[in-house]
Amino acid sequence: MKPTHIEHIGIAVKSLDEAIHFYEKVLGLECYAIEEVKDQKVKTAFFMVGQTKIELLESTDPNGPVGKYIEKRGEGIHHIAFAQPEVSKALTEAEKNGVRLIDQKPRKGAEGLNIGFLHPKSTFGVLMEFCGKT
Ligand code: CMX
Repeated sequence: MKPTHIEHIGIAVKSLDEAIHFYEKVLGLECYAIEEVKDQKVKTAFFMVGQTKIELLESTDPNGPVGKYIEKRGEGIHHIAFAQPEVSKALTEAEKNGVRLIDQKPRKGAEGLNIGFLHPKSTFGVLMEFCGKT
């Protein structure tokens, strides 16, 4: 199954407010949504750039995935999300190709989308997400 486009790029930041200021004032983008995803222990802010979104991620818990990431690696690109027509099928196919999955089945992420992560140890060091409406 082939991704249709890059749905979003996730960027880990220490302060959502400071980062939003940068994206709005320096890049001239508009933050169109702020949402807490409790399950992922993050607060997110979204910007649209063409067909792709920038998702800023501020941790709400030092032991959450983004809290641990910032502690270990500092701020920066945290993950790349590929839009998939069917997230569940895309995860199954990746696993059949020998990829280690973080999520065996899709779960609900920001904007009500289905999401599923692939482990960075089997994707050349990049945390990858499949993401879509179905
Ligand atoms: N990108 C690349 N590598 C990463 C990474 C990332 N974002 N996060 C962790 N790693 C690397 C670590 O550096 C480590 O490598 P080394 O062993 O070489 O040091 C390895 O992966 C394991 O990391 P870890 O710190 O031992 O394990 P964690 O407990 O931090 O788990 C991961 C890492 C990826 C499994 C976990 O963060 C996860 O399940 N992520 C998926 C969920 C998520 O990231 N949610 C936040 C975003 C939610 C949203 O977009 O809504």
